[in-house]
Order: sequence, then structure tokens, then C-alpha cells
Amino acid sequence: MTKLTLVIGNKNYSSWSLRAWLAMKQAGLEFAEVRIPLDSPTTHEEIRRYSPSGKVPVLIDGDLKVWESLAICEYVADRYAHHLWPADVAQRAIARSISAEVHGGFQNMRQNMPMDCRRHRYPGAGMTPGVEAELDRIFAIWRECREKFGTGGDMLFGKFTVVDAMFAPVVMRFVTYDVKLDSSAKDYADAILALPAIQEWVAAACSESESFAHFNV
Ligand SMILES: N[C@@H](CCC(=O)N[C@@H](CS)C(=O)NCC(=O)O)C(=O)O
Repeated sequence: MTKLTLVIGNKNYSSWSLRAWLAMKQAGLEFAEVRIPLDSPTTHEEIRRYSPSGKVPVLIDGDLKVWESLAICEYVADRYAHHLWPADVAQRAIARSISAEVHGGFQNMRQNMPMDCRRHRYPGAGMTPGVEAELDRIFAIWRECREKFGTGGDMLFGKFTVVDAMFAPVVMRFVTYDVKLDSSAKDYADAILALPAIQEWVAAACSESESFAHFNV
């Protein structure tokens, strides 16, 4: 039996689930998935069976439960895949700062541009002055990381790290809302979209039947 189980929400909508799932895939881990469709009358009760916080994702590793997407990424890196953080201590500190910033911030984008990985497109929707300011910050992070740390590959710190897992749902939003990207941001977004794990996630999202009229998950 598989030892690791990741409990997630709908692949189309659950941006937090995508972060943990992608980090685990990129770590090369084998794990079982429990998918709990969000926004149904039984969702809360079902999630509570697994998750102390009542939210997904939650990782179950034997007797241990780890919740909060960033804590799951930290645990996976600590326990199974040190390479999910940059090897250099200063770069690791910056990668952690950015990951925490994404985890706790960008509320305007989250609110106005919910993730919707299917082939739905809403060009220009959700853009507000608050979102624009957050996009500027995201582009500045991407530019700086690619210039300073990105030489060893096409991810923000060269090779794939937790930071890329944190930004993957942002890339999804940029596709859905057709956010204009300069060439360096586009190259990075394209590299995320080309990851086989991302393609697997999107294909699964496309095959889901649930459709939410209002969603912000
Ligand atoms: N900060 C949490 C956010 C988790 C979260 O909000 N999960 C949503 C789905 S993406 C959820 O479980 N919603 C179900 C509910 O609130 O009933 C994390 O990083 O994991």
C-alpha cells in the first residue's frame, strides 16, 4: 500500500492543492490521492475526516498529518527531497521568503482571478488597481530570480524548487485571464506549463465534471 496520501480539492479550482501536489510530483514521490470536490453539502464533513484545519491540501504520511500547502512542501523537502530548496543558504532564505510571501499574500489576485485550469478563458477579467500592483510585484520577483539565480535551468532558481510550486497556480491564472507577459515572464510561464506534471494536472482538471458559478478556492 502507498504510504503517502495527499488529500486535495477539485483540480480545476484548488490552487492550494496544486502547490502541494506539484511539489510532491517534482520530488518524484509516489503517493495516493484522495480528491474531495469542494462546495458540496458533504465537503466540510469529508475534509474534516482527514484535515485538522478543515482545509485541503493535507498530507498523510503514516500516523503523521501535515496541513497548509507551504508546510507540506517544507515537510516533503525535509523528509524526502532536499533539492526542493536551493542548495545555497542565502538563496534558500530568499526562496523561503518568496514562498511565504506568495502563501500569505496576493489577496487581490486570489479574490479577483480565481484559478480555473480548464480551457475557459476570461481575457482581461478581474483586473483591478490592487491586482495590477500585485502583478508588478510578481513580475519583479520573477525577473530578479531569473536574472540572479536562474542560470542553471528555466525555473526561478534554475532547477525546480518550492517557489515554482507556489507560483504554478499564478501561471494558470495568467493563462485563464490572458495576462500580458514580457518575454522573460512568458518564457518562465511556458516552462511551468510544459512540466509533464502540470499537463497531467490540467488534463485531470479538464475531465472533472463539477462547475462552480462562484468560486474562490
Ligand atoms: N492556507 C491554506 C489554504 C487552504 C484552503 O483554503 N483550501 C481550500 C481549498 S483550495 C479549502 O479547503 N476549502 C474548503 C473549505 O473551506 O471548506 C493552505 O495553504 O493550504
